[in-house]
Amino acid sequence: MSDEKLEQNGLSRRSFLGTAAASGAGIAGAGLLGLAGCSHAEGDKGTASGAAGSAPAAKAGAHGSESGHSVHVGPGELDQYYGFLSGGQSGEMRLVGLPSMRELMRIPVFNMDSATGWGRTNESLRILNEKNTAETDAFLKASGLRCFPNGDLHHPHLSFTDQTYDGRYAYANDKANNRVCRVNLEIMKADKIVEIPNASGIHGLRPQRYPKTGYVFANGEHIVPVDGVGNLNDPKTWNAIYTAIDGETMEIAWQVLVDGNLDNGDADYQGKYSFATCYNSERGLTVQAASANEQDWVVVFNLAAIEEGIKNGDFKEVNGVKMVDGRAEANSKYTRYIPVPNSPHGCNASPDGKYIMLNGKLSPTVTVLDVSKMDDLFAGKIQPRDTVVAEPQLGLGPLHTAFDGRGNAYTTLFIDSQMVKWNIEDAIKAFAGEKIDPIKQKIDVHYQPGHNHTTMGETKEADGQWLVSLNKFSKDRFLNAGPLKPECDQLIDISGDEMKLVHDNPTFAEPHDFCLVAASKVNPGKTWDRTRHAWWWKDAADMAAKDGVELEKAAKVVREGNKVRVYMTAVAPAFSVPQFEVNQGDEVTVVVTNVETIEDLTHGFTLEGYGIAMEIGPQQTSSITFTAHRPGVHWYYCQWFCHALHMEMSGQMIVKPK
Ligand code: CUK
Ligand code: CUA
Repeated sequence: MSDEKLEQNGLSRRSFLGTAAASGAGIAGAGLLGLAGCSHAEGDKGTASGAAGSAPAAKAGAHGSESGHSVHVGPGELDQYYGFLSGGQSGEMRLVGLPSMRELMRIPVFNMDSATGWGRTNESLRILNEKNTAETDAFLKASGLRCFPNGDLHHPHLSFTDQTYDGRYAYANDKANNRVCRVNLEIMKADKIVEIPNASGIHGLRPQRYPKTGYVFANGEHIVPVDGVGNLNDPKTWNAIYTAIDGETMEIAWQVLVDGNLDNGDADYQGKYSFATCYNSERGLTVQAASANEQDWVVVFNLAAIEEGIKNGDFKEVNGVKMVDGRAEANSKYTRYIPVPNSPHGCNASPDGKYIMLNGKLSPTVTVLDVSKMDDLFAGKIQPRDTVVAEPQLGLGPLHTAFDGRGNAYTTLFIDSQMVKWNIEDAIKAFAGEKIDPIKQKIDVHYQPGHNHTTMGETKEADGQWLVSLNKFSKDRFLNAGPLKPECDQLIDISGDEMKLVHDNPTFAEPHDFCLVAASKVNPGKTWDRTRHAWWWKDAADMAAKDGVELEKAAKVVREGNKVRVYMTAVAPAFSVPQFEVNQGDEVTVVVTNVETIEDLTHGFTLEGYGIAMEIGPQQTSSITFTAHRPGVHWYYCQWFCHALHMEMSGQMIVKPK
């Protein structure tokens, strides 16, 4: 329905949607999704009312909110939290400061990066490819690719020890090419990337919280024919796969074959169970087919039972991975399927360790599971729905829920473009029949929120200070940037009784998830450490040792047939090798060691006309290998502004024609 039509009927879009929710009509997906889509396209009525609704909060936010909580981080002041933000289809992870929302760093992972040479340097290519399947290696080779050039990073989450962040690693998924990465927080670089065999569309990802990480759980969102189970010609035989990765070794520990699909997930706080939502119990291949059923489910995984099963040999080895059968029809001791309303999305454990929230998406509800009932469920003493202790109606399009550690939950309402604050115990009382409204407050966000996150909210140390709403559409919130708009990440002060919107932040494609960590939990190194981080340039070091070269003092060109190895140091403002000569067609490896000991003194190596650039941080060695196809004079220069004579930090590669 157009806005004009709605108005003629005396209804604003918002009240129309509200009516639909109240009458319970239209929950059956297609209609509402259509409306949501049309509100993005036309948008203005919803937008106007939204902006008006939040005007006072926005005003308060300009100089910090009324609770005295300031969003302003002055020049020279530091943020109180690190935020690990997903870069979605840009393939990177981003480091953001809170409350300023300033972007501190980009961490290339599943992408190729012009500044740092990620995806081009030998070190990054080793990390990108070392845990590929043989099938992927063959595919890349046949395609003339040295690595996947893209990725879709949705869910960064930090490693845990005893239910809180331990500052070692951040993990994230790649939905586009079925991978899981680990970022080493000492150097803020990806140090492991593993491809997940058998599964498709690695989406939801969460680390084990207790006793530590432990497992990293990864959901395969898409159903595919699994070797030995599925038939290419019959989608009803296709399956999704749940994967547990060892967070220390990044080897795949085990997989579980499940029914339906797997969307988002979370782990409990006890180290016993993990959970994953399924929106496609139908095994549909189209939107209509996948949202046909009134109910889908959440799958519960029993970790001890799975470990026991693996130990007792109750698995099949599929493409080198131990896989147990957790299908519903197999009546598996490894899994339970708890029905929840149509097409749930986010899955969030409350920081008191008691509850798992399943966000309804096509249902206006959030289903609350009591974790303490899972033992009885697996023992067969209760029915699956007996584990549900609340199911509050919150509004249209609940996607994700965050927590303040004071018993309140905050749920994003995608279709309503709102954040709703509700009290968990009140919702439980209401479910038990008490006349009580669990909803405490709703505020408009701008617009269509996906994930939301609270400071330390995924740990037992949830501190209830800040909430961020990652909104999919910014529409009129920023200067028009052209047809492709930034998204809008909004900061909300939740330290007082009321939510207050205090800041809008534009972001590039595409935040799905934001892990908000007290700054004290993360202690990155100030420079590279040539002992601790020697594994990064191990291959270059081995090669140098064979060539009798000491990387830290290198200024040498070694020729072996048509292979040329150029070793140099970088000290502002010069490379130790100012010129080298090769023959057209030679395979050239350039190894640069930055011997600066001063923090912040990064150099670079850019080779003109060869598509080559790399970062060399203080005390780091970086290397790159290419074929000298182009004859002539090719200057190389440092692309990181390092010195008053930075422009002069350059040299020449002379390529003699054949
Ligand atoms: S999913 Cu993006 S809005 Cu990939 Cu976490 Cu929910
Ligand atoms: Cu070294 Cu610029």
